[in-house]
Amino acid sequence: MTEDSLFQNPDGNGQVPLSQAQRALELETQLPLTGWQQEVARGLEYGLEGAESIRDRRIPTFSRGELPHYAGINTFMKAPYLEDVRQVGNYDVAIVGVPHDSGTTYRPGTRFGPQGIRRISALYTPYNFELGIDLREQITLCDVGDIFTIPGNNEKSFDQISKGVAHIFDSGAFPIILGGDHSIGFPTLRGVCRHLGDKKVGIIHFDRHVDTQETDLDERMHTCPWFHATNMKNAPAKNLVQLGIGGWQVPRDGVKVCRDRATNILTVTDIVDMGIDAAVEFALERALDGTDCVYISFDIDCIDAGFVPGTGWPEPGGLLPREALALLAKIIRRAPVCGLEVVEVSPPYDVSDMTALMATRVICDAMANLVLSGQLPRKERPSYIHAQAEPELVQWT
Ligand SMILES: [Mn+2]
Repeated sequence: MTEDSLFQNPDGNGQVPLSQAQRALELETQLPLTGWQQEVARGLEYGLEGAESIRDRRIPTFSRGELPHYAGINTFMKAPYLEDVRQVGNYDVAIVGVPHDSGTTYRPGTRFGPQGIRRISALYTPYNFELGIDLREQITLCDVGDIFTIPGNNEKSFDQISKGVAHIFDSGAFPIILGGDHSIGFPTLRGVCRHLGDKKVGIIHFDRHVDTQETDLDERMHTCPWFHATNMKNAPAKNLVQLGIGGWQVPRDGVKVCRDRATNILTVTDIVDMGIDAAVEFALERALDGTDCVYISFDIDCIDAGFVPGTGWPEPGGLLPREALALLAKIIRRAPVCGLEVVEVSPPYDVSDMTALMATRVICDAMANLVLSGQLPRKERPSYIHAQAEPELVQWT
């Protein structure tokens, strides 16, 4: 085990090293069952007690909550659907879909990303064995549904997205955004920045592509979010960290912008050669240099195309899933994270929901590591959230 193992039990005495599995068996005993018992009671009340022949009296007639996994209404992990978004601040985490793919330049279909991710998320339990986390017991999660995007109009959709994300961010709920193509990276961050006041945010961007050109095909497409995001005073380009970049789909216009603005890039080979821990150090040093928080933008195509066929621009030679998940976990453990988006899942190109499942995994691992690092549930409103909104941060015509 390395010294910086993700899974080291902080309470361990270090005398007899336990395997991860041995520790996991012990950690489970420390988790409450309160949330589960409340869910069972609610199910029996709202869903009626089960038929007389059902021996397990926790089973209702109408499926309510987690079980069975194939039944029920598809919110993310069957979290409560929050119809009244004015109440979003009552939850620790808010899932919001951004079904927008008008920014795609090749394969479309990411407008179905939120649906695809929600559907396969029903597979998951809220408990993770090796992390010793049970999200149902440790945080409150809601799904606010989707932003009303305008097909065929990026700019109007961007305005809707910024307004929606700003609302969630200002409420104090931790925003998790289901894309959508990567053009949404600019308006999501713009929504966050509206409530940062004079505070600054570093961007940690997982991707095979740089996404830094000003325009593509004459518009602000999914190849362009970081050009515009780093024009905002709250999101300096020197704090943009780009992990996993490389291959045959990196536009030279974008490379020039990265060079001119001195963004911080690691290729897959860089990460493999230096090792995950050194890559995490690189990312944190730069993203946190003079900033107050970090925003994580996770393009699912940072992972090797063999694992994520359902995406807009698949590129072989990407990160292995366990490398990407380790990078993500170790970054979250040590950085104040203000929001997360997972983009570029395109269910029409997916195979057996594997790309959408990877997105689900990224989100669940992120939530678990926010809990393990004490960031969730929030004890108080983070000091970087500024109540007064700025209506416009950057003009573009
Ligand atoms: Mn990409």
